[in-house]
Amino acid sequence: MAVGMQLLPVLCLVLAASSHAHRTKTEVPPLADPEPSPYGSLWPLPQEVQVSSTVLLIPPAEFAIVHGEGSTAGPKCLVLQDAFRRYYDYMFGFLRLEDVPAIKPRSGQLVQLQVILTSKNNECHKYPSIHSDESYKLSVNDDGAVIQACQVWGALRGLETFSQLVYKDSTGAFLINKTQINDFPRFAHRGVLLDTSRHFLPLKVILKTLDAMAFNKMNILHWHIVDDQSFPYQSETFPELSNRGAYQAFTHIYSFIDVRMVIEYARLRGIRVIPEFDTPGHTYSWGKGQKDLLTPCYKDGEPSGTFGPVNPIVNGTYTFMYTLFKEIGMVFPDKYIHLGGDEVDFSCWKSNPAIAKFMAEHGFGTDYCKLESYYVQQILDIMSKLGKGYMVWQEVFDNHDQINPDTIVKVWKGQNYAEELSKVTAAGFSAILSAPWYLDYISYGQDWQRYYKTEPLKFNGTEEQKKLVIGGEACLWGEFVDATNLTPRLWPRASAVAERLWSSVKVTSVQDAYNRLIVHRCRMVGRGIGAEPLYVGFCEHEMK
Ligand code: CP6
Repeated sequence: MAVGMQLLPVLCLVLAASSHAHRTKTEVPPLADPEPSPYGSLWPLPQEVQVSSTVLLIPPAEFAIVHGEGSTAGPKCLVLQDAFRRYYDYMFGFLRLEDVPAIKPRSGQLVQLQVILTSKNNECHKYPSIHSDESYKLSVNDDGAVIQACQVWGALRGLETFSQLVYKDSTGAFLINKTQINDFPRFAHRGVLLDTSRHFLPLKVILKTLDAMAFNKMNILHWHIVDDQSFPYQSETFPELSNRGAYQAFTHIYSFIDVRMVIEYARLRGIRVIPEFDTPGHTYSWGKGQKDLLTPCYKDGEPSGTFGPVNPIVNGTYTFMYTLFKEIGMVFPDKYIHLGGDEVDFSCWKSNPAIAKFMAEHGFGTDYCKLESYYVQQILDIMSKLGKGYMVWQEVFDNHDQINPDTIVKVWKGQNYAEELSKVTAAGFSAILSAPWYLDYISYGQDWQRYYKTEPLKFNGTEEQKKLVIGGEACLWGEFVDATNLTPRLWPRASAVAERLWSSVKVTSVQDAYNRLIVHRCRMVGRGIGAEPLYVGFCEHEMK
């Protein structure tokens, strides 16, 4: 376990003389050597920050995080109790107290952080939702530090910010500057997509990702849990799905308890878990455990023995989907389920004579988009019956004349995504942007800068349209990613997306971002996240 060392906002970097030797290969212009940001190592940058030059000393042995007077929360609030302990550890817990220099009490010490929740509806015992309030105010003064938030979710964000303000001097003493912060997210949906079908991801890796997401104030785990390659979700109603569809039935699965553990671990960090059960395409693994679910493909008038997307013309499909989604709706408490709907290959449907007959009977002609529409509409109706909201990939919007107005559309196609955002929002749908943030794509150099510079609202549209963009996601598809390389591929590159989605639209200096992100990345490493380096240099805690 790495030492949980706080870092000086002052950077110690050794820069090789030939630091820009590879410039010709990088896609992004080189930055100046890093220097301390006026904002220290805050990441993502809060909306309003005033850091004073007055420094306070924190004596760890005396320091406590407590429920402040008048707070609507107390020791029964598990989310806060757990967070108090966690953040104390991030700041001081990993060090031996005898290593901290003994300093006589003096003025200018900070010994307490009070957390005050102001709303009666503080959501301590709830799951976060799209309506959760993540705003908070933080003040650090001589007479104490206070985080004030309506709900626990804001308090969690405030605790992360407070922990980022603490640093050490050369003698090992903990310091914090007097500071005033007023903070809230720019976008409500700030997600990471993990894909557990192409490679199984052990629970530990998923939980680590949730830790790192909290360090970056990200609040949605989009769990692309099943796909063509494997079906690791263990269904109680249909156990054969994972018995036959998982890579290995007893080891490479997520049981009910596993899933609940992910959801609770996420809740304690103010993160929602939105599962994706992608249909009718991307379902090859489903066919192994559920007979007659997939469309039999034909060749020369005979069944070829291969299978295509979910078979949309048989009633059994819909009774199965109803029962499965009913279970999923109970296992995953979030209001939303992601229904996929991307990349449906029509060739198998086209080959099947029973489907041709069905198409003729329903007046679909040879327009297979209409058949896809027919399927999608029935699935959406099932979700409405189950009282769930839904998200879909952009094809469901592109290919269909009418979908329910409360559908949330995920824009993922890289080309013309601005135009797509225009269209989706002009039609009145909420949108989530993931197209520019496919982190499974790697290239030489500091590609985080490209993610950072992407402005989600840079598309043609009215103010009303822009309000419909509720956020974005960093996607880490799993074809080339498993437990060995997930963390360094995701972090700190996803941190660039995190700041773009949290901070003000005016926060655009790549140089200042670089100065802060270098330290933030070292902080993540210190907290046990194997985040890759941005460029040459070293982390302070490596010295110990
Ligand atoms: N899997 C699923 C994928 C992708 C999608 N859906 C994907 C497509 C193109 C790229 C990256 C990922 N691997 N189920 C599309 C949403 Cl470039």
